Parts: sequence; structure tokens; C-alpha cells
Amino acid sequence: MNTTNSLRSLVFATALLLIWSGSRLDTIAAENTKVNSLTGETSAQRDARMKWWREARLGMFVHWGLYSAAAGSWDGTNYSFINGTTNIAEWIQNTAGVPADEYAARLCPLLKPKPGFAKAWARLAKDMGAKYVVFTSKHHEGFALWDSKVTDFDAMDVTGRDLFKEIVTALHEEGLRVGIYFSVLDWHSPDFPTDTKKSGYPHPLGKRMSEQELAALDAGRDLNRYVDFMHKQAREVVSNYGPIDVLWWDWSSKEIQGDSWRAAELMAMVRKYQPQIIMNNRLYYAPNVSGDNLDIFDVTKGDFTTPEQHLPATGLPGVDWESCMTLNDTWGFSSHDFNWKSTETLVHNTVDAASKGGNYLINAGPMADGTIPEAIQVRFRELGAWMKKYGESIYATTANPLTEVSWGKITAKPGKLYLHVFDWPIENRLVLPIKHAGEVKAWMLADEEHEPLAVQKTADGLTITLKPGFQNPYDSVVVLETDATSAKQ
Ligand code: FHN
Repeated sequence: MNTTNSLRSLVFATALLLIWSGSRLDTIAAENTKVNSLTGETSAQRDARMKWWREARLGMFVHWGLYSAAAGSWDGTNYSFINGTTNIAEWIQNTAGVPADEYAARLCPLLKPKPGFAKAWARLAKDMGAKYVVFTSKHHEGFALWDSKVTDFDAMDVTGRDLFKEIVTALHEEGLRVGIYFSVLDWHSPDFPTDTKKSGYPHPLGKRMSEQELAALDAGRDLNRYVDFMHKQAREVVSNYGPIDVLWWDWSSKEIQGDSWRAAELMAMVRKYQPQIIMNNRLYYAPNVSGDNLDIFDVTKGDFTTPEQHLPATGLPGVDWESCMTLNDTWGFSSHDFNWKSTETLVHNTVDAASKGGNYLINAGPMADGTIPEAIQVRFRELGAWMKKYGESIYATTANPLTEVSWGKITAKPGKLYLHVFDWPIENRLVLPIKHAGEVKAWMLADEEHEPLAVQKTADGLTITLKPGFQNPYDSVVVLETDATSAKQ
């Protein structure tokens, strides 16, 4: 090669190296950008900490406490769900207006968890394909499932067992990530506010007292003393039971949020014991508790936001989010609510969340003895059977890079799209509005032979001929190997 060509090659190679090193320096700079002004965490550190959670995509929520023994009824009255949080079973103390002492006296004797209840929860979570379980360590009633040293309104004093430890141990033994739901409301505490106008929270005594009487009662209460107590309880659950992966705070009103809880101090304390823990943002107020409000999503206030009882219409781009839902109408066990979601709905919701880059947390409400109702078990195991066959199209996927399609949803991995076909196409021909460049290959995910499907490139994008033999009643999944990620305009 003569000198001129060698020189040209050297200049070209140098230019490439400069371009590569420039982009690499940009990447390093981006990864080292501090994204949390409170913790100093960088983008790369946050991504590493969130990785398992973002890949998990599916979790099991469990609401279990003294309210489970009430089962949505009080003094012979069945309180049936109306809407929102009206008459949901774990709110029975508030719904029936029961004073704390009477509530404790009536229900504590009824909490009789059967041996092995926690192991059964963990096995069901595994069977459903969940990667993590979030369980109520303390709900608004204030009853602590763990052995608390700052109150005797706890499982050890009432049942002689550390139920929290039994649950965490069972989850760890099944290789599940452990999430703790922790209510910042506490209707048992003598210091939790009763003045509903001031607090923004309904209080059980509100069913028996006027607003003036509630305000007068509140005068003798001390929110800061309650917050001290609440911090001590939070410290107990994150320091005494080994690795905790998620802390699910619940919930803040406009009037009592953030600094009222001394939230920054509380989260810093939690991270001291559990440096890798992931926390939601409900120590801060989000209108209608849905968490959809991007204007409040700020990683210094929590790691993910929590749309409740719905899936965000278009996802929450660039935000970590988890949609939590009841299986019937209520989080806690109800003896008379049989409005169960179908297994098809569970599969479709799981897929929908993943297709928008979010997680799905579906709830179970066990009975007082810890038994999860059969109707829940059946649905969770049917969801799990689908996840066992098609989980590759959910776990560790990212949001649909194309536009929404009429026949189902799309999830993605590098170089692959997973086409979730809810509505089987006429003549087995599936049209995907995608601009395509290079070679594409498609097969039915249920086809272990990966037999290629016929793919035609047409003006509408791609037309893929599906194999009816691999149709699934809930969601048939097609794998499309392509590097194209732009929708056909
Ligand atoms: O009041 C609670 C309710 O009981 C339940 O725990 C839900 C679960 O997200 N959170 C609150 C309502 O948003």
C-alpha cells in the first residue's frame, strides 16, 4: 500500500477513534451524572439498583391484618364495595366507625394464622410467575405483623409469633424478592390526627363525632410524637429481618406529606440499613393517589410511582412505575365480594403494563387464618401457567417502540419484538405497521422448533401468517427478530 493510502487509512482510523471515544466519553458522563441530589446516586448506580425490579415486571401484593378477620362486615352488617376506597374491607374500622380499643379487643382474638400459611403464599407467588411479593407489615389499623418493641399492638403480643419473620423467611426460601407495605396512617395511635380537615384523612372516630369534637380531640394529640413512633417502627422492619428489597409506603394527603413525615430523614434511615432498597413515592402527595402525576415524579421522593386500580393510558415514559390492582373490589379479604377479575384480564393487564414499560402488582387478600381464597389461587395459577410458557415476552422486556396496535400489545428486547395477539387475525394474517429495513424472522413463541412464519413486506408494513396450532386463549405471542423499531407512518 503506498504512502498516500496509508496516510488516508491512518486519518480515517484516527477519525473513527475520536468519534468512538467522544461517544464513549458522553456515555461515561451520562452514567456518572448524579440523578439524586439527596443520595448522590449516579444514573448508572440507579440503573443497577433498579435492574431486578425493572426486569421483574410482575409482583404479588398481599393485604392481611386484623381486618381480614372482620372480612368486610361489622355487627352483622356486610359493607359492600361502592367505589374508590368506600367500603373496601381493610377499611372496616373506618367504615363502621370503630374506636381503636374496641376494634383491637374484638379482632385480636380472631387472628389465628395456620402453620405454614406463609410458605403457601410464597409457593403461590412462585406459581403465578411473580418475582416479588409486597405484603402489609402494618395497615391503617396500626397492627404490626412483626415483633415491635414500641407497641404491644403487634403479632408477637397477640399471637406469640413474629408473623413478619415467618413471611420474610418463606419468601427468601422461595427466592422471591421481599416488599414491605408500610402504612404511615395509624388509626390505633393516640397521636395520629383526628381532625380530618387538618389531616386530609378520614378517621374512624369521624363516624361517631362531629368535626368540632374531632378537632377538640386532636388538640391533645401530637403529630411529631406519632412520626417519632412511626420512624422507630420503620427502623424495626428494615433492621431486624435481613434483606428487604422494596418499601411500599402508603399514603400521603395534601396536608400531611413529605416534611410532615420527616420523609427525607426516614428514607435516609431506611437506606442506611438497606442500601439497595427500592421505595415508592407515596411519602409525598399525589393527586387521587394514582401516582400518574409526572409533575411530582422526582427520584428524591421515591424510586417509582404507583398508578392504582388502572394502567396508565400511554405508560409513563422515562418513569419507573407499577400499577397495583385488587383481584375483586377490595384489598383486604371480604366474605361477600366475588367480583373477581378473569385470568384473561390478569394476563392482558400484565402484558399491557410491560408493553408500557411498567410493572403489575396484583393483590391477594388472605382470610384470618392466612388461607388465600380458592378463587384467587385458581386465577393466579392460571396466570402462572401462561407466564411459564410466555414469560420470555414479559420478564426483562421494555416498552413497545412502535405505535399501539388494534389486535394486542407489543413488548421488546434488543433485536426482538414480542407481538401479543389478543385478537386472532382473519385468515391467520397479522398486519404489523412497521417500517422495515433488513432481514426479519418470525416464529410463534409456543413453537419450540421456532418454525419460521411466512412474512410479507407490504405497503402496510409486515404481514405475518400465524400458525393456529399455537394459538393461546388469552394471548398468542409471536417473536419477530428485527432491528426495526420505527412504526410505519
Ligand atoms: O387506603 C389504602 C388501601 O387500603 C390500600 O392499601 C391501597 C393499596 O394501594 N392503598 C391505599 C388507598 O390508595
